[in-house]
Amino acid sequence: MTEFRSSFPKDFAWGTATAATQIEGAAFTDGKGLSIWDTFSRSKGRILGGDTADVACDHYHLWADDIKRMQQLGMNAYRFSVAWTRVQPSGRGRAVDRGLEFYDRLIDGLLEAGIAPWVTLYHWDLPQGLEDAGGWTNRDTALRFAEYAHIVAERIGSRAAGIITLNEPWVFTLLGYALGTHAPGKTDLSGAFKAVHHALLAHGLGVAAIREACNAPVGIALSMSSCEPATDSSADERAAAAMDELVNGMFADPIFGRGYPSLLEPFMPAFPLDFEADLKTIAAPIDFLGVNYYFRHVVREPRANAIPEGLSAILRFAGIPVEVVPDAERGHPLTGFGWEVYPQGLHNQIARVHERYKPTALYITENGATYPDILEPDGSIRDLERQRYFELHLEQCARLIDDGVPLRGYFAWSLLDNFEWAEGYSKRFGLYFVDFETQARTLKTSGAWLRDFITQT
Ligand code: IFM
Repeated sequence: MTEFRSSFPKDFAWGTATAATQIEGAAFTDGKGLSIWDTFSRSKGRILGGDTADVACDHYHLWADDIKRMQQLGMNAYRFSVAWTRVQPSGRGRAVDRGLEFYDRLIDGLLEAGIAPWVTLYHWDLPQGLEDAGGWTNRDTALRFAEYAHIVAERIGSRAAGIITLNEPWVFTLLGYALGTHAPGKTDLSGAFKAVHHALLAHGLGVAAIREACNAPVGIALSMSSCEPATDSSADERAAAAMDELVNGMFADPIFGRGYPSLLEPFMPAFPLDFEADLKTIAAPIDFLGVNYYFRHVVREPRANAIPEGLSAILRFAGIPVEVVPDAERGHPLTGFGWEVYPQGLHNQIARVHERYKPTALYITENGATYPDILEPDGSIRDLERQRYFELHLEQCARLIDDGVPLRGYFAWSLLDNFEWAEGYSKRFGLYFVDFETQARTLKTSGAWLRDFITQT
């Protein structure tokens, strides 16, 4: 077995990560309200194949068996999210007890199984009621989030190993409000940067609300990518620095008390007039930083015929010309999403975060890959590429620990194949294969490998 296993300490958190919308199903059960993803998935042409999250993995009913699966994997931790709309159907007002009871059952079941619950409060499923009032572009959403955070923390905080305020804020603000590919599907750049500020404010107010309600460690999960210049030309280096500010610095800098990076200056007119007064709230001390790592960005000064799209279109608006070098041109294997497999990027990014922000503790709160899995006639799924993906990324985690970086846990994305947002069910990330007709789950080869790796002594 792999030699680097011995680098991981005995108390290392080994888990899988999931999100409510992606696995729970039961979209209209026990008083749950409509979320922006319920609405978005009903809007024609938004989700591949017209899929919805109505049933997903039916984890709302199958949670007890899913906990057994985590035990079979040898996991001692589990990261899941609470659906805001189960707790406050419209995003405000009194909490619905039946919704909270689901999370009581889940948490108690995890604790009985010896699995530490890591709770994410917001994994993209904004109540539609709040979106109708402007969603993240409205400052009030940050205040409502703090109220919701208090309700949940008071109820479950004493049983949680950690509470994560928000998951991947750059993804839900920029894809949701600037690029329109995620719910709520808006394409308004200045609204998107308002959303950025309000998401950060929600985080800061949320930290205070959680601390008032319980003693659980508090943090946030940021999606981070190392940003590298294609060459050492100064134009390419400028492009890489700008991309880094957009995907990493825009959230991490203010959270760690450094204010907004200079890239954001052109967007500041979109911020509230007194936004600087919020920076202190946003920089509330946290106990850990979660990093979701999937890929790096390699960028360069745009070629003459380059069409700005996605993140580079946003940067172009800020007056910074950047072109992303297509993943397929970088000479490394690609996942089923076309994402470059670049484990060294995990090391680079975490080492950088450690050096720049010095968080007390770090967790890889997501890491994983999609591939077109095939269920063989003998019932096996031999996903050797995914197995290799985990092995290579864990090797980088081991290197970080050897170097003294306070990396305390690793959560594989994901326990189950699930609803992959705009891609519907077409992209499978699970350690377990899910037959969405029958809800049968089958352990993949990569899952068995991870189990053997974790339980190796
Ligand atoms: O499925 C998503 C998850 O919800 C957030 N991080 C990335 C994953 C894979 O795309």
